[in-house]
Amino acid sequence: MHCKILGIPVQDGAGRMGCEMGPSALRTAGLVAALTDLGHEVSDLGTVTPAPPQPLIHDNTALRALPEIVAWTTAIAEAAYMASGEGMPIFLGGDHSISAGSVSGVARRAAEMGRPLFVLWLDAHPDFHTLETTASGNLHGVSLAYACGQKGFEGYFPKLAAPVDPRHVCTFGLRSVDPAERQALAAAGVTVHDMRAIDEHGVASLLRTFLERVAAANGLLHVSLDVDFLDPSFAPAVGTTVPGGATFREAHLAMEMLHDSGLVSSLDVVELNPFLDERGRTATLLVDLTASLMGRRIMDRPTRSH
Ligand code: HAR
Ligand code: MN
Ligand code: MN
Ligand code: MN
Repeated sequence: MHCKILGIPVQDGAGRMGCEMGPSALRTAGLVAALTDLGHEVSDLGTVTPAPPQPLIHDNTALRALPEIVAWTTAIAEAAYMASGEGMPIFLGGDHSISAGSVSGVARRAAEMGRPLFVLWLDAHPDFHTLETTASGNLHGVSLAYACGQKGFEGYFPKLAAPVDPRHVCTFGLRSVDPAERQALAAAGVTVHDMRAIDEHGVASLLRTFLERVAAANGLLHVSLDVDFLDPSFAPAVGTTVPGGATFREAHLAMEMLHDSGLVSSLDVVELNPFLDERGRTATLLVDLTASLMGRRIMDRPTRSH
């Protein structure tokens, strides 16, 4: 596989500074070597650069850094579109606002290829606010809603070439959902596997069912991995820790199953805040998870159903 790495040092979408160091920390933790060791060809395409932000006024006075995030989204969507179609773009955040651009860019490519795009959103949060409903105003909380064509982004964020069908989206690991998001997710038909569902049914059964849907539709699959999907006890480098996250083995199992599916066409690794890390352990963990998604395995055998 040809891995195409893009550094996207956005931090204005999060409530605390530091995510701009994410791409550097992931590179320092050995991402390129980990992928090369698996036999992949790796191109580091460098850092996405936004155009200067243009002034924007919105009624929701809580919104933070709207012009900046809109400028980033425009640049990221173009870069994602250019990098997609062949090989495996890996988008290194940056906070989760980068996925407004990465998902919309790869969705445009998928539509041109005549393939439905599915999205697996591994996160404590659904990031399904609109510009009206976000109370924090932090725009990492709106990226999935935007990419799915939810209302209220028109005139602010770039017009979507191909909105993702919300029924092709699976949110996985949720444990912090605001009331407006809960309502919007249900109305849009997003699949929600919250932590309780994972506790009750396990990662394997839930993920297998989703992957079977993607395969049956001949879909492409974008995976968006937010650090806070993981339990903060072993992944502390994130500004929005929520207890009760995925365990080390649950996360690895998900990555191993994703690899075995052969369906993943692009990946985000987001919300790493190296300023909050402990001797690089979270960055190193994210490199290990990425390697598992790209084919590292314990034994040389595929995942079996029993
Ligand atoms: N829903 C909350 C808000 O909008 C928290 C969003 C936090 N988002 C992330 N990414 N950390 O998942 O403020
Ligand atoms: Mn997120
Ligand atoms: Mn999150
Ligand atoms: Mn469909």
